[in-house]
Amino acid sequence: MRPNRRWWTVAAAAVALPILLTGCGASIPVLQPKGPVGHEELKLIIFPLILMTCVALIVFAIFAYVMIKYRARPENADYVPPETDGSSLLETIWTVIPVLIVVAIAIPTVIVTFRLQKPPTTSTAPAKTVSETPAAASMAAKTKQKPLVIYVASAEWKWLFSYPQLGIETVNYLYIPAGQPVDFQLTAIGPMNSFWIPALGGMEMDMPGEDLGLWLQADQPGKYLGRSAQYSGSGFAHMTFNVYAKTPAEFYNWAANIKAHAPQLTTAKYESLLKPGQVGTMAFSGDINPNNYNGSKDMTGMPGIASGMPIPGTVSPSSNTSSSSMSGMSMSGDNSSGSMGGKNQ
Ligand SMILES: [Cu+2]
Repeated sequence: MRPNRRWWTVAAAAVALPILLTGCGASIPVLQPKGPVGHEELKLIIFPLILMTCVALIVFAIFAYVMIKYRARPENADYVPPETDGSSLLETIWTVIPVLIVVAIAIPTVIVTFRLQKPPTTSTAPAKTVSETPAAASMAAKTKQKPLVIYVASAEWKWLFSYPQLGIETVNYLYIPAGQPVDFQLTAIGPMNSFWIPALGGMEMDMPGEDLGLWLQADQPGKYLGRSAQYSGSGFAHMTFNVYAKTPAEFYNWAANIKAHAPQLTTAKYESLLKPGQVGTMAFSGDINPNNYNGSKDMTGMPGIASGMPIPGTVSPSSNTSSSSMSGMSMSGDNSSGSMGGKNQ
């Protein structure tokens, strides 16, 4: 290959690469966050990326300069370096610079991490498209001044969600009000998993016996994918769920409808949900919060924690009063598929 032809190929590749790679961002929800938490975290991805790009460019520029300037030539064929012991000044420089870079990345990371322990303050109330029914309005009043709390529990291999303030539960799908911070309280029954809605923000572990919190908020109505980000066994790949962000009115209408029409979660149904296996989406009404959630961190009423929602053997009698004929009925917009228990191939 003649030299000018080779340069032309390199130049063509250099131009084509950025153009071809522009398509990559389109399908990565983390890079197109739909809520304030995701936006904050995106900054923590972009900042080190820019910093590291600068470092890499400087290092490669110096590398190229040294390689060309000190290359072997006939004039310096018998060159012997005068000193080979090293330079204290240079050693100090390239030890201190990485320390400064780590500090520069750590400071914003720590600041944002602590800020995300609190609910997002930016609120973008989406436009009203429907009006609340009276039942929905009374439900909305319960969470008006407080954040919406959702208990999240992973069980092999499904996601159990509970809305303690509203007295409803869902399995493998979520509705949230757009423009309102949601306080997710996470635990696990069985193996550890990781609760992750990439479009809204970073993941958080959910572990048995632990009660970890994650604030998330959707700015606009939409449908987002949620999943487990932590391998937990053969059904792990199917531990995905849809998150439907709705306008507050639509959300409370939905919640009131579930409360009014979904079957109650019986002890038997709840215990069958804890068995390994995959299920479709489900919704339940009722109050499986026997200890009466009081908003405190140590009394979240979560499944898997003895003080809270029923775990097998500790189900309170009050949650055991529904008609068994209705249990298991699916009340969600999704297609209910899959079977309970035993299906763990
Ligand atoms: Cu992690």
